[in-house]
Amino acid sequence: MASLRNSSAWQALAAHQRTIAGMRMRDLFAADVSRFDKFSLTLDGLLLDYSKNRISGETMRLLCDLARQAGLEKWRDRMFSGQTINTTEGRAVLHVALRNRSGRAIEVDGEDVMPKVEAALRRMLAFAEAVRDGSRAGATGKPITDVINIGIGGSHLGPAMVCRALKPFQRADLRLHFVANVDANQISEALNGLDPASTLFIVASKTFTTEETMTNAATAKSWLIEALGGQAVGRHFVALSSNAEATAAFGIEPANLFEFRDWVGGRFSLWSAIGLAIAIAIGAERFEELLSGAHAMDEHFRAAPLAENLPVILGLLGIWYVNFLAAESHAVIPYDQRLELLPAYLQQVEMESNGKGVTRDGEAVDCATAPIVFGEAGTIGQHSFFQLLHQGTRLVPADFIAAAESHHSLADHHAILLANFFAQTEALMKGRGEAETRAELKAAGLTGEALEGLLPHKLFAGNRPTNSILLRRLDPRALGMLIALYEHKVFVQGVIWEIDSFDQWGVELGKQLAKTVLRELQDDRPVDGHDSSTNGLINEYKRLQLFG
Ligand code: G6Q
Repeated sequence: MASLRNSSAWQALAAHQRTIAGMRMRDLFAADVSRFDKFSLTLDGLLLDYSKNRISGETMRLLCDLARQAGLEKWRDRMFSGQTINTTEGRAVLHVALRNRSGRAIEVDGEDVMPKVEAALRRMLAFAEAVRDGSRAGATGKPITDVINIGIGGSHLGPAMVCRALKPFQRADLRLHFVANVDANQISEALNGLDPASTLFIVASKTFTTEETMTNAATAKSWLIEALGGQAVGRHFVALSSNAEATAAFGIEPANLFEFRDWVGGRFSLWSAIGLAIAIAIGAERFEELLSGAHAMDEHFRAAPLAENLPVILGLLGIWYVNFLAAESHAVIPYDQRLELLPAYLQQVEMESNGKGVTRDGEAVDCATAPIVFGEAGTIGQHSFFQLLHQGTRLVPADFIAAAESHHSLADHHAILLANFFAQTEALMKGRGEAETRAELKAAGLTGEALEGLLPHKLFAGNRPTNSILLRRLDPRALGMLIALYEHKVFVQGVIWEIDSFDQWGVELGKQLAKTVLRELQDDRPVDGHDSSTNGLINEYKRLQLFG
């Protein structure tokens, strides 16, 4: 592979960065009243305002050149046409097929996958509706009132985030719970107070071998059998998996298995059978709206010119900061409590996809890749880490996300919430200079040494970049668009960094590591086969277990 850093597009961007390094966003806004119009786009009620970035028209032109030189359009077409772009696992990447409403065929190895995708969706939605209307009741005939999704990583974060986000579309008499951690506190708390006769367990695991999920599923099964007997398992357990053999061994009947193909990656799987918890929570019609929203973003991503393409723009801006302005992190701040799990969800999508150090060809990448993604719902984050965003020494680009309409009638709350969003992005961009700060301190009655001493602490450099994403309303369709926007953003960046965004060998490592140590923890003898720190920790744990 030719070095990305030596490409002409990269070199041009590096040179351009040096010429605009001294530019300040507040001056760019002052010099061009149409900056918002130039650097914002809308798609079906979703507005992306990227004008508060350290960019000019030339920056965006050069970034698009980089995307073209990296073959973005070619890779995008390869993904949508079912080619094997996840090369280290030898798989196609087709979460887009799961929400393909276009009627177009999508072929993998010469087979159109759409008829099976459609049939699996219909079956899953029919099951969800039957749970919702009570016709798919528990073993004693009681309707299901509580659904526990047992799964981790991609088999947890998507459904949990979407169910939280779409709470207003759910019924009070059908509650969703999520258990991911092998820490028994989580499943104990989830089971506490539930009636086994009206509880349905969804065991969500693509491989059906993940230790946390299998351990939690076994605990749930014992809990159920103790109350209702072994014959009740068939009415209270369903599995979402690609491993039919393992689900059968667990005792799941074929009728209770909802399968999906290996070309659905875990962190992109909420659109597949892994979305069953979502479908039960919001119903078939709303689930289809979620798919339609994602599909609308897919169609936009496939067809829109790079310079007007929302995921391309978000991806390129990320490249600009990581690779040309040395940003190491990226904040996601939803001004919506119902999107409180979005930062955790995007942590996985971005960091698991692009947290890689070798190219598709197995060579070391010669530039930084995925940033550290973190975030918190606004306004809560304002009272903690925003200090660093405003006055810290690091550059932290941030995405601010909100919906214009709220689902509640407390309009004054929503206005305060959104006022904070808009004011924060403005303050981060503008900062507060010396003259302004001096005047403010004087107005507060400070003079002389007291004023001079406080002045440097009250200055805000500004020039801190943000993207603003404004939805009309947080409904299933808008959420589908938002999630697909980020999925494709990550794709764009992976193409430019020339990495396989769809494998996760670092996560797979974690699935093996604990096994040896677990065996050692299960007997009383002290260990000496590790480094002294690990030996020390294991032996101290054993001592505390024995004498604690
Ligand atoms: C996601 C990852 C990972 C995976 C979990 C659970 O892209 O592959 O987060 O989803 O490790 O795996 P199973 O679904 O196989 O239990």
